[in-house]
Amino acid sequence: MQRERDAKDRQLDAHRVPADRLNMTTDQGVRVDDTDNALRAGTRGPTIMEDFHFREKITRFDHERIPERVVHARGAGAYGIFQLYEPLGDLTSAAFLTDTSAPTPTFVRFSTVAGSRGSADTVRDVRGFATKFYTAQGNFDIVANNFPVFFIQDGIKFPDFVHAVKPEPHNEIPQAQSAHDTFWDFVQLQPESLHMVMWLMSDRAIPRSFRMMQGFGVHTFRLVNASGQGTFVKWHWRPALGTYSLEWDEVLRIQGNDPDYNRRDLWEAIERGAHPEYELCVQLVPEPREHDFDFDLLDATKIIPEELVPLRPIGKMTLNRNPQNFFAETEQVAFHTANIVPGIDFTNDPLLQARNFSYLDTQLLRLAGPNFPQIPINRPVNEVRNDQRDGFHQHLIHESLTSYAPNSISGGCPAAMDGYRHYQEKVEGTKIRMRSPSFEDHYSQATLFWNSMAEWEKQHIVAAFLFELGHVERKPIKEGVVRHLGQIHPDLASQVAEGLGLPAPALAQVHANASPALSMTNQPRSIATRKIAILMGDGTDSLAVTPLRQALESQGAVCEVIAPHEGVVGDIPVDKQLSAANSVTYDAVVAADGKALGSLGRAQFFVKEAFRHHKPIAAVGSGRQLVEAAQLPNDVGVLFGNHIAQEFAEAVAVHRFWDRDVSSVPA
Ligand code: HDD
Repeated sequence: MQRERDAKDRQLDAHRVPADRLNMTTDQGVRVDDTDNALRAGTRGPTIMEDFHFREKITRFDHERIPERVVHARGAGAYGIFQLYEPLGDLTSAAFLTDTSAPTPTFVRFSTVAGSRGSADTVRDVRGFATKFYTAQGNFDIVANNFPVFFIQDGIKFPDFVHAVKPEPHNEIPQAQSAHDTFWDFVQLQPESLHMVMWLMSDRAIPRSFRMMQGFGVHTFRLVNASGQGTFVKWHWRPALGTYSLEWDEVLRIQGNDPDYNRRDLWEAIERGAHPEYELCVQLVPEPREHDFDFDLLDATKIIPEELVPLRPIGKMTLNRNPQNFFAETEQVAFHTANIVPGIDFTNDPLLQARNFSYLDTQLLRLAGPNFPQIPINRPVNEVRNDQRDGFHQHLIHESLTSYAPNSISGGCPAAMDGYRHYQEKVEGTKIRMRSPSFEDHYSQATLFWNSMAEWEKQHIVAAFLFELGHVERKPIKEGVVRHLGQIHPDLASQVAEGLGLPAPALAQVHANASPALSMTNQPRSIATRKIAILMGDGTDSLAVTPLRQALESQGAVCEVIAPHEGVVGDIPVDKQLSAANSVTYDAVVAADGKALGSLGRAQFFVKEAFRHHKPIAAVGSGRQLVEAAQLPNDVGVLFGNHIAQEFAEAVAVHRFWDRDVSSVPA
């Protein structure tokens, strides 16, 4: 089906270079006749400086890299469209939030935070979820993460935090990991980070897919309507496929098997036409209710529990197009929290205020100068007109004879009028370096998070603390962290202390409130886009496996046939040979052969490893022999028989059988 082209897509046409231009030229357009041999004096003689093609080619190569982002260096992008459900004119004057007649083009970049550009996707980390809306009134960015809170309350602490989580300064170890002394030293000394650390130790930090994670604008922003009335707003992205995560042992193995796991998953889904969808929701707080909560709306280490202020869905974003060139689009895209449009405004959240400075500043370095908004991916779809000129890489030829205002020579153009108006917030105060007492409580919401977790989520959090602190060398740092855990919850603190061989810390009286929306149980269930490995061999009974496969694929699952060799088994084409495949890159396994595979250690391990990671397993035909050979300690989430299609589909939709006991399976 032909996709309708949006305004941004059409705008990019002017910058696209088709792949079919055959004649090679220099950057000056001169045809090149040989790009394999540098010009030299005699066939064995020295290279000659005069070879301008050689010099240009090498010089351009030498300059191919730009600084990677200081945080969020590794990312993957996609284009999409945002469709508003209903006009929100009572809340905001933003055109893209009041006009439902046409969707707004978007570009999204997902990222990890701590690792460098070449690090693995599946590390324990926050994920970035930055969206640029190319609206008719200019670019609007929601520069979000997949956690709703942040490590610090004041942006002046950002360099400290980032220096602590990045590899240690003396040996640049470890890469893309928080499991080291400097990070945990920061945490124990800066307890405002604890709520976010609870999220980081949870499975939210190892998402199954960028398509299966939430996004949060974190800060409280403001919507402003045409009469100048403001309403506080928090932005939430909610994935249509639900929020799902991987398992820690699994991610360690994926890092080796497929370091591009999340990036590949996004790319392949879009290529297949399984377009990821996210609902944009808002939490709205009328201004008079600003002080109704027992936390401060300006404190970015706090959520507004959904039970207090429910989410209101306002529109849907569909990611429908992969970029054509990673560098030009995904690497050069520049997001900024201060890219806002009329009808949207900031609050005094000190973290947001700092971000509003930092993003423009970082782009000036990263993209070499003030003309980076002219890079195609960053251009708004409406016209840009001002008196800003010159600087590196100016691409436009301004014909105007003036670049100042006011002027009479150009008839006073361009003129500032009918533009963005800042919300008229009353501000008064004494200049002071101090946080409000309303920012002081660092524990209550960390406790709320713990209380809201299902039993399996709690176990994973404890295991994560033990892994992380198990990599910390300095005992006083571990003790410091455990002391804080004693303020969050006695169960958490005592289990972590015991695992670390430390005495239980002083335990605080904690509240028992919970917010069920924080748990990842009760997600929308679907098998759409789930990857299922079908293990086949020359003993496969295609009559047994084909109906199962058809049933799974008809519900949107992606099946791959894995066999000891490439080619075909029977008449079924093989997607991957066993030695190139690994269970950790699949959501579920179907054993469809036992005659050829039953005695193969690698096939047994495939099944056993999937079992270890709590994945659904089906055995059809002689596949029973393979599953039996794998010697699984129990059959929770393991289905046998030739008529199990629906039952198995439901098992895949469950995602993981967390109640399966895998403690005796060698990891
Ligand atoms: Fe940030 C990048 C999200 C706090 C300074 N940030 C960056 C990206 C995301 C976020 C998603 C990647 C954008 C892309 O894909 O290009 N950052 C957040 C969130 C925060 C946050 C949700 C807290 C609520 N950030 C934060 C603070 C500061 C920065 C407090 C500085 C005071 N962030 C940056 C940066 C980056 C960045 C250094 C690096 C590359 C870039 O901006 O373009 O300016």
